[in-house]
Amino acid sequence: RKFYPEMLLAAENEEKLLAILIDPDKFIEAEAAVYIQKLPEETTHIFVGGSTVEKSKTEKTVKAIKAETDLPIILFPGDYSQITETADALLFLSLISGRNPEYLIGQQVKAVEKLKNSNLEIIPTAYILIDGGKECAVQRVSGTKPISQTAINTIVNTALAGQFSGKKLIYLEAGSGAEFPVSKEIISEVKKAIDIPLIVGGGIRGLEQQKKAYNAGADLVVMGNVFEDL
Ligand code: 1GP
Repeated sequence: RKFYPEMLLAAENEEKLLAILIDPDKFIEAEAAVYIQKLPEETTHIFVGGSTVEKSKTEKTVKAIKAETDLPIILFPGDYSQITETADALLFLSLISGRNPEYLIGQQVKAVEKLKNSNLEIIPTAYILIDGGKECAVQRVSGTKPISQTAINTIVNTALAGQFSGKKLIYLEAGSGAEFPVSKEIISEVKKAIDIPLIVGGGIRGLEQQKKAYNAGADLVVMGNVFEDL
């Protein structure tokens, strides 16, 4: 079962996908079953990752989730140390809104030893950080600035630069726990410009915001914080 072809097909058919993000740092393996039972019925994917995760915690988290669900588990790593073979796929992220070479290509090169002989499905992903109203972990860890929500043209051009570089997915990120999510104007302008599927996350807290993102053109919405205290 491959995540990307499925996602392409879903995007073509205008199906909406929902990923729940689990931060291994905050996850208690013994509660995996209860957590999985409480997920919204429309959940299609589980993303696993965080900005800073203790070594081997990601693997433990993935194993615990896998024991409870058949949903595909996609790694969304803050750094290469979080890559584990136990997941199904990997968002191979490049933080293209920033200008820190470590997050544009440094981490990617470091990841290769782990990926050379791996069965993980590797999905080249353009990761674009957008101002969500407060400093987020991605900004802090990567030492890069988010793009202002008013700079729509820059955001669209950044997304297109990602597509032209061969990325398979565009991920618009307002940062975990953002005060406000990526605006519907930005989502719809980016969606109009690109031909590849669009992921939107950060600060999306309820059905209303989720629907707004879908209606604007998001193919997959990521929600993390709202489910952390389930
Ligand atoms: C963060 O896009 C995700 O990387 C989800 O953000 O935790 O605010 O839902 P939230």
